[in-house]
Amino acid sequence: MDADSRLMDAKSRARLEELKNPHVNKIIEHYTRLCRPAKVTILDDSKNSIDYARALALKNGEEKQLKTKGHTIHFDSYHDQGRDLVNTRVLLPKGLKLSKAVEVKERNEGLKEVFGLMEGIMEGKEMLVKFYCLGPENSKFSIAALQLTDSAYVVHSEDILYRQGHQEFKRLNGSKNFFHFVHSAGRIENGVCIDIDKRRVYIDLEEERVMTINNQYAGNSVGLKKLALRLAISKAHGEDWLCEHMFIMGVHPKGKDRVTYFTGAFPSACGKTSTAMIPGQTIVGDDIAYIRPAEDGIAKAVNVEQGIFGIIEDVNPIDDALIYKSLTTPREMIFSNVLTDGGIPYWLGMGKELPKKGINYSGEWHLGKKDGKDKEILPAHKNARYTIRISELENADENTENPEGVPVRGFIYGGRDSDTSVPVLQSLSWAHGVFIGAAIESETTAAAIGAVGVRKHNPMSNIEFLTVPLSVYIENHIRFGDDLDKPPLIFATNYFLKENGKFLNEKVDKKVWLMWMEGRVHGEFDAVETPIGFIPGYEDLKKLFREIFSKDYKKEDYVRQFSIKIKNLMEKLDRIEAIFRQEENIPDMFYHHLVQQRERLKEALEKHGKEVMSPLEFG
Ligand code: SPV
Ligand code: MN
Repeated sequence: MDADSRLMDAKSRARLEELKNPHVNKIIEHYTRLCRPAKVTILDDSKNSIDYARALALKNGEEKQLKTKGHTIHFDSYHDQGRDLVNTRVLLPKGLKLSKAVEVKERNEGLKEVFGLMEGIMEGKEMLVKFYCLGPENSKFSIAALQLTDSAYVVHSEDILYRQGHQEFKRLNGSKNFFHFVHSAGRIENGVCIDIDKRRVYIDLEEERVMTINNQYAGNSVGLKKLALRLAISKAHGEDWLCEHMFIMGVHPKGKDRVTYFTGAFPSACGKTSTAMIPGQTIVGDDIAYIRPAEDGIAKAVNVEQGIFGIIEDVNPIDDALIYKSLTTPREMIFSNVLTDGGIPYWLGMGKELPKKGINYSGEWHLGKKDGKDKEILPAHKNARYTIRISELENADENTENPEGVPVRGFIYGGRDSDTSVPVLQSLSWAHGVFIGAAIESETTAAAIGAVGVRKHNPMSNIEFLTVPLSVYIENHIRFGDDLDKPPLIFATNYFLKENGKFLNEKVDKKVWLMWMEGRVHGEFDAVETPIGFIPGYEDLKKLFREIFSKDYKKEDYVRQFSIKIKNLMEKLDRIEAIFRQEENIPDMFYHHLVQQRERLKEALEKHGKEVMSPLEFG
């Protein structure tokens, strides 16, 4: 018997033997030797295994029970409240390059460093081994994934967020065709990890594995989320499909007997989940999609996940009725980094007064409490989240588990800008749409560690995760659509337009934009051609606002919201061009669209002499 099997009980050994996979055995052996856990537990897809991880998270203090049945709370360390952009590195052999925006590290050096830090990191702890499937089971879209971790919270989260995969591993027939993730929270005190300075997230494309240590925040620790996204992007681009940071939703226009599927990419905290959860529509997934060309010349997509790790801030009965209801009724779910008082969770913007004391991500909290830098600690973190299964939601789409995926008729790219883009527009063509997606800008939010409110360029909202050069990513996008008979229409949204510091739109207005996009797919609305793309006509929006909200949409509101801000748009083009000129081998097609867009804006400026043009002038 070898070292690691002595650390397992008979049940664990049997679960492993069933797979007959020497690669899995080798991986477990390697990391058991390196991390030296006191015990190794192999879990399968059974309810027993799922209950085991949940109970262990409660027993070891990573989670606490809340009052409502099935609800638990987990805290991350005070300094582990978002994705770590600095210590997350793609390991690359010398000489290979990625986009400038992605942190890389020479592979051998990175492996040596992280393996050094992993030595004995699980001493005295239990290593859990769990099998998952990224995408629906038994589907050509899907990828098997193996998780090793000493955090029961990570496994509990993954049991909610991903499909079980022990069966899927059996179907591998001993092959090496799977991703693997090794995580350790490192030393823990009061349920949170303490060696944050030694936090590392190293992505090894060559072995399709990620080693992530000294963290718990799910964006850093949960292998199957943003770590698998990085591995899958590299895989997809070698195989002519797309792996996107996108939701998938079914749009159901009232009175019409049809569903139209859309995917949408929005940088964190730009309205992605709340778009996918618009009342009256159905949700397939809210974060990551695998998209493939299908036989009939259209694109099809599956949700990589089966759950939602959503931002809880501003979820309230008015703006996000569906989610609010789900978060306040009994079901299995995990709250993270909210405030609790007497076993009840509270968060920012929930539409209720918050208690003046309680327990939050800083420990015992009271109003006015400050941190070591004299900064006032908010009652709940701005990136506080909830973890829930989509099947628990009343708006779950009927095709969530369809191994064939759903047909995608529209891509939506959403940014966050207060003074440049219109609320909704349609691209002039597929390639123009790729240009628009590649030019997304967004003011930064709390989902990643760093300054908040800085305008950042985030192509397809995927920049952090690009494990292929930006040029390859854009080129493959252009080709993907060109090869389809009926590529999805491409739209761009901006819910955050402001005038004199005030938002120009209500949060719920996004439903109108969505219905306009859906109608466009079916050729039901005309559009106004402007230098930046097609925008809705006033009469169509007026009709939609009346139908959906019984609201009178005023012409002056339309004019303010859909004005073409030529000067700001030209400045944006300059910013985008400056960024892309620093990248190598960007396809000519991209610059063609950039130059054309600038020419069209210039022409309009010369013709009308106005830096802000009313949309009515294009009608
Ligand atoms: C996001 O911020 O895009 C998320 C949450 O989906 S995280 O797991 O942090 O990536
Ligand atoms: Mn995301």
